[in-house]
Amino acid sequence: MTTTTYTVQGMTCGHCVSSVKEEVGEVSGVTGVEVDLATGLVTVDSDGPVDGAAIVAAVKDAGYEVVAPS
Ligand SMILES: [Cu+2]
Repeated sequence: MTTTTYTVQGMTCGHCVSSVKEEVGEVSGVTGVEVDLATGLVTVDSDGPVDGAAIVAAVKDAGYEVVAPS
């Protein structure tokens, strides 16, 4: 399993967290998504390497911005 973390800007409540989880969870290969609202840290679990651009696009679809892929 691979774990990747991203810092996302603009999430302010539980609804934002749900939106990000839903969109990112639909990216191919992703098996789990955890979001820490306080820090904006999004942790993505996957079966193998995941296309970072797809994660960024998914976050954007949810209405937020990845500020620091890490
Ligand atoms: Cu919100």
